[in-house]
Amino acid sequence: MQQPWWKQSIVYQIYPRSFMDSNGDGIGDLNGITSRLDYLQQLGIDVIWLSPVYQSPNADNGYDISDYEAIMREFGSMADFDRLLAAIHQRGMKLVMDLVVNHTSDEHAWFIESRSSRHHPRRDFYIWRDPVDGHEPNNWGSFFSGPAWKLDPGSGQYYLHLFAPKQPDLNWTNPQVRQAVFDMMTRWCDKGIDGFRMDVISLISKPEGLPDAPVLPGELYGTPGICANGPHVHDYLQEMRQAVLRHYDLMTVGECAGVTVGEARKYANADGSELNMVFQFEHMSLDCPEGFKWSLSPLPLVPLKENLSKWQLELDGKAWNSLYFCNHDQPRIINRLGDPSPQYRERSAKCIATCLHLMQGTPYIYQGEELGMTNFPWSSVEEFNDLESINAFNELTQKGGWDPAVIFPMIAHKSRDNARTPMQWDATPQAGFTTGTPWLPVNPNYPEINAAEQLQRPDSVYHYYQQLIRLRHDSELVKYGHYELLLAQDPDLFVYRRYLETKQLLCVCNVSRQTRQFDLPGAFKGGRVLIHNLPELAAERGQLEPYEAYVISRTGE
Ligand code: ISL
Ligand code: CA
Repeated sequence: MQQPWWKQSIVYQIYPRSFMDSNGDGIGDLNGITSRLDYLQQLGIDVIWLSPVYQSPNADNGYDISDYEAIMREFGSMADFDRLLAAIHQRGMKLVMDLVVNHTSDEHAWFIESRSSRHHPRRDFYIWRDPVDGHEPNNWGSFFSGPAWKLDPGSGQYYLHLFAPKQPDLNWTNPQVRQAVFDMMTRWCDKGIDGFRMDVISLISKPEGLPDAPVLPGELYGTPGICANGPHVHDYLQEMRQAVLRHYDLMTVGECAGVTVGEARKYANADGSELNMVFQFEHMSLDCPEGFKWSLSPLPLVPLKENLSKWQLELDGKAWNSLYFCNHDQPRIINRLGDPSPQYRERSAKCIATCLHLMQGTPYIYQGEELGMTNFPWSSVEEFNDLESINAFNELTQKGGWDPAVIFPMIAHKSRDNARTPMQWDATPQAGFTTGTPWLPVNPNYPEINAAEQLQRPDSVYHYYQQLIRLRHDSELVKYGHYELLLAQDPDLFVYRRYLETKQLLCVCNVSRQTRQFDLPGAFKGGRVLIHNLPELAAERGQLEPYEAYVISRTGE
């Protein structure tokens, strides 16, 4: 059976602000991206996902859009965009755009009109409510600290914002809102883009009556997570499929905070009625005990294996997985699951990549992940740009009773800014990202960790990713094979089998600093080693070095 291209693709996420600055203003831009396409082509990826490049006042770095049909001034022009799209297509790659339609910026024309009067025809484009007893209409908190409601003095009503006050939520119950979004999407599709990554699409349908939400431990407000997988979200996505998606050959991935496997089977149903796949969050929450994001606990391997295995098994044949450890909202994975010390940084980066890239699903690589980039050594809250980090620090120290000296390192460890420091291209000043002053500081480790160095060294993390990508492209087994976890309770080893008809492979990863004994199962003795992150060591020697990883295949009769 002919499989869709998005099941055979590896996606590379670009955070445009931090990828490549072409004009020395310290901000990455579209022409910068165009100038680096050869690098991506050489890596072997198929699809580029661009974080938002639309007009935005940048309260949340482009996730607050004031005009869906214009390019952010700092990033360039629509002509620059058209050139970028053409250059991507010329190289046989595809472009997926970020679609942020749970909310707009408060500077979007729709919101300006909506706010202008209770009687404006666009009033109902957003979610307005009267005060209750002089307070917010319910107890919901924002994902970015504080209440999820803001009083508009002009009309005496509150509007809902699940994120920052500058990100008012659209009212998806209004058919005119849906039509306006679908029309906008259609115009982008007609331009020739290849898909959408849909920002917090699981939140667009709010619970009936907007009831109070449970207050999680350590929180001050009701959880906005109550909006996940709301009553009409699947109706809206099916409507979107009919109105827009089905008319084009697209890839769609829904960012689905709060999604369960059961819900994912609806969002990403193999019948094609909604989206192609979702980003789930469960595996990225395992180092957030009781939902407390800022915890310093490491990602625990046994629950991580259990979780990823559940998704592998329960979506197989019914939906389709996305595979990711890194994006612009997540600190660098080496600092969560690997070892950033010089001794094990590269080896653990390759080991973690092996765990992920041998699973069933579409893998996502976030810029710099292919170099083994690490968290930034933050020393004060003034260095942060991200509003989530800054607001959390202020709220937790001012209202939450935290000692700044205790909470700062926790926020520094999990801050989204860790992923947003500039891409490290070479060992020249500012890592070759800009000739000016970068909007966020470059990680001081750029003389050791940078693309130029890795491109000329055959055993670099970059070349290992290149090999993993090639392995998937060349193998039906890697792309479509079924999955079985072995040694589920082992605290150090991540070992799984993939099988398809008579073919099978074993992925063996020692995700620890321990040297471990490991006997290769008999069926794989004499098998072919497809990839290995250590040179010249026999897979069959009964032992695994710290962070050693390999994949071995076998074809049965
Ligand atoms: O990182 C988070 C805070 O802990 C998440 O809650 C994050 O806000 C959530 O994953 C939604 O993310 C998306 O929508 C946000 C935007 O800030 C993120 O960058 C985006 O990926 C609002 O548009
Ligand atoms: Ca620039």
